[in-house]
Amino acid sequence: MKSSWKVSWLLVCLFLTGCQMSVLNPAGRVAEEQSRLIIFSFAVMMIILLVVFVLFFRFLWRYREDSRIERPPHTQENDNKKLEITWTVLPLLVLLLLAVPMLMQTYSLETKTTQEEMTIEVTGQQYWWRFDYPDENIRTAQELHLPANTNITFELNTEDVIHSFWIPQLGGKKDAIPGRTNELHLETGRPGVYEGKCAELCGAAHTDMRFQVVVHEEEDFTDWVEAAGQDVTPEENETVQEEGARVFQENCLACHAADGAATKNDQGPNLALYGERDKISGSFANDEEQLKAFLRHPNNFKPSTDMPAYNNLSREEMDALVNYLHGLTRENVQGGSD
Ligand code: HEC
Ligand SMILES: [Cu+2]
Repeated sequence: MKSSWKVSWLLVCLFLTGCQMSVLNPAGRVAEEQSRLIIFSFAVMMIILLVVFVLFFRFLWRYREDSRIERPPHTQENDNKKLEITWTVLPLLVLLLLAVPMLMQTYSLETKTTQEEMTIEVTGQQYWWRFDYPDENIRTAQELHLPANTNITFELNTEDVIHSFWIPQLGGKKDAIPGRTNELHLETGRPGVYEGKCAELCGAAHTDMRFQVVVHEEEDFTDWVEAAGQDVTPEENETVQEEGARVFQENCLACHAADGAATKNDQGPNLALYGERDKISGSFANDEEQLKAFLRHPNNFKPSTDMPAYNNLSREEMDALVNYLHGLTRENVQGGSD
């Protein structure tokens, strides 16, 4: 018995440390309102729990075996209208108390605010996210860049199964469903880097269907848009290593583009400004060693991914390729195109 208690406590602790609780650390208006809602419903729950426990222990004491309290005879007819009305009406009120603000919140996720400022088309696929910026005419993947303090409409689509688009610190969460476009309205707040994830089991690598959300100051965002949209078609760019560019062009261009202006090579994630990304595929540290390991055996990172394994490239080719990808930075790209 004792050891099973220890195990349960350990599990509880593990679960608590496992959650990052990022919904309670909001970084935008919608998320703030939602975290207030979570705290509010939690408080209501705790008050009810307190009342229940106080009554529980009171009865336990009052009707203990050796108490001298008078016990009325037990009959079927004993009814108490007042009590019955109380325990019908009270829960109803509690439910209303919870339902009204929640419904209001749910509807506000559906409704466009009057000052809609930006639209982003989101496309989920096993196991990555594509982001199209129709007004800026660029595309990126796995790393979503947004300006701070802006109302954003996400148009959610999927190429295959159902995915669910969720940025806990920005609030909301909505499914991307085959054959239709769902809209999600969020508002960014302070700049920072936040985690996004797919919240609907969608296949073997679902857990790692994550993405990074980079919220920029206004002018930094414009700067990023400009750089991401630069054409870095390998042969035209001299600042990024030539050999790596050649390997990329020969092997990867069918599925990937190295600049955000390209819209054709869309079978794999867009790799614009790849040297600036913190994470490979939104999940693994983007350092030289891991990137090589990923390219050689993507399946070890993302089971059942469509990205082919490149363990046939020579060591020199692999070095050059990784160098090229990590050389795709704002400095190189903008400097190289002048
Ligand atoms: C058949 C299409 C295809 C080819 C060819 C291909 N890839 Fe991929 N690649 C993918 C897909 C699909 C993913 C997405 C994997 C995932 O996250 O589920 C991917 C993911 C990646 C990623 C991680 C992207 C991110 O967001 O961090 C990198 C880097 C990458 N590929 C590099 C390459 C390189 C370099 C080559 C050539 C040597 C190459 N790929 C060839 C389809 C392809
Ligand atoms: Cu998914």
